[in-house]
Amino acid sequence: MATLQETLAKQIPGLRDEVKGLVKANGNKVISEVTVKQAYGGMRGIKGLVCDTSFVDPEKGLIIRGHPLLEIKHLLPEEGFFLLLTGDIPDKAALKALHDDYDKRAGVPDYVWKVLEAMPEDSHPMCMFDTGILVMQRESVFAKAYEEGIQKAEYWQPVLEDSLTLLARLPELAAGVYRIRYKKGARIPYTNGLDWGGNYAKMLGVTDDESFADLMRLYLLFHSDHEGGNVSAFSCHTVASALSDPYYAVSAGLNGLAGPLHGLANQMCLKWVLGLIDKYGGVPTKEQLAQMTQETLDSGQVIPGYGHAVLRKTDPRYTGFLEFGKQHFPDDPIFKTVATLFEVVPPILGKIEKIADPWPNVDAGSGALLYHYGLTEFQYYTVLFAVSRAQGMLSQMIVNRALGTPITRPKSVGTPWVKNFLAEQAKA
Ligand code: CMX
Repeated sequence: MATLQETLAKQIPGLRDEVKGLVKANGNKVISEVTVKQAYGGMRGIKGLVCDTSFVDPEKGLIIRGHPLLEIKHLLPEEGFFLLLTGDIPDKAALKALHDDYDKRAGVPDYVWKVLEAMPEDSHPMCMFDTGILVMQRESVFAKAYEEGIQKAEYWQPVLEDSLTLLARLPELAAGVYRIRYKKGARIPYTNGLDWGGNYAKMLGVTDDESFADLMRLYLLFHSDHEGGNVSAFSCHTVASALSDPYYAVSAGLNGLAGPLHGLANQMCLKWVLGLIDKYGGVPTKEQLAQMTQETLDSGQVIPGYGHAVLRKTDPRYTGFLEFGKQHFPDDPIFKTVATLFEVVPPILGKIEKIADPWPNVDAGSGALLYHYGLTEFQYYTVLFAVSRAQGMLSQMIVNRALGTPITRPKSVGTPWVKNFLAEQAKA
């Protein structure tokens, strides 16, 4: 089978023709309408973006290029990246070529470590990780090619180059952030010939348990993409649409991921669960968990790890993590608490009319698994999410540059405009 680069080069002309033809023949057909509630409400549900890498079905959850996530959970995350980008699962030769390519590109430059080591000791790991990415922006081959006058039809090539370099380096950067921020001793070097998730697990240096590497592989696959409208993907998409290079754009997306309503929810969730165990001196009973859920709601806070803007059923990513925990450490007290919350929280949230989705999302369970292996610094959890999500953001970016997607610029209106519009409608 062809390499990633060859596969893309073969696919892109056909993809361009297909989209061009679609728009030419159907450009004025309506696929979505916008209500006043949606305009004021985070544009929820408006179909105004195209994303070919993945799709989120409200009932079934994440579908990557037609494959429901739990049906491909055996894939390595880098196989998932190949799939996101091309629609094909790589064979052995194509996967080996990708691994060899990563090996050649790996190696976070020394100047990055100097910057990170100079940051204040209480810096958030997400801020350190983002900073590391931004500091490497000077290496962007896309930015250089643009300056030198590259043709639009070729943009995707240096964007792919930057993407592969970033992906090759992100596990090392993320592991380095962990070891610097939490004073874990010397950084552990990247190992040539080891897969992406296995390498990351090794460089973190948390445990030698091989099942931790398996968890990392699962984690890095599960968080990789969630269609185009979530905060991180959409932010990255918007920034990249201005032809900012992949370093700037991924960093922008990850700044959105660092919000508590998005990727930071996994940190918030574990903090909440640990607080519950601490309060009750062990695994709380169902009654105690119900009481604390109610108290958290009454204090005006959200229950982290529950609810979703698109999903209306249990997130299959949560189901996958639950299965992993049940298989490897069903009696771990934190895991047990997380599993019991699944029985307790949805009926309570389900009774609150305004909550559209009472079910657990990806962030409800992942922290308990990481904690079990000794990765107890939960402020760090969103960095793991970030390493994974970079694959989705970059895949979407490469496709968009291949298609020549223009700069993002929806129209905004003011409240007087809305009032006037409604008054005119009432008259008509
Ligand atoms: N706990 C308490 N209240 C919740 C809630 C939860 N888990 N989920 C939704 N609600 C509330 C909202 O805060 C909102 O209240 P207000 O109208 O008073 O502001 C109301 O219910 C309606 O919200 P919604 O339409 O159901 O959900 P949204 O699409 O607006 O928001 C999300 C989705 C994820 C931000 C929200 O469910 C939430 O805050 N969940 C907790 C945080 C979380 O787990 N985030 C991670 C999501 C996955 C990810 O991106 O990583």
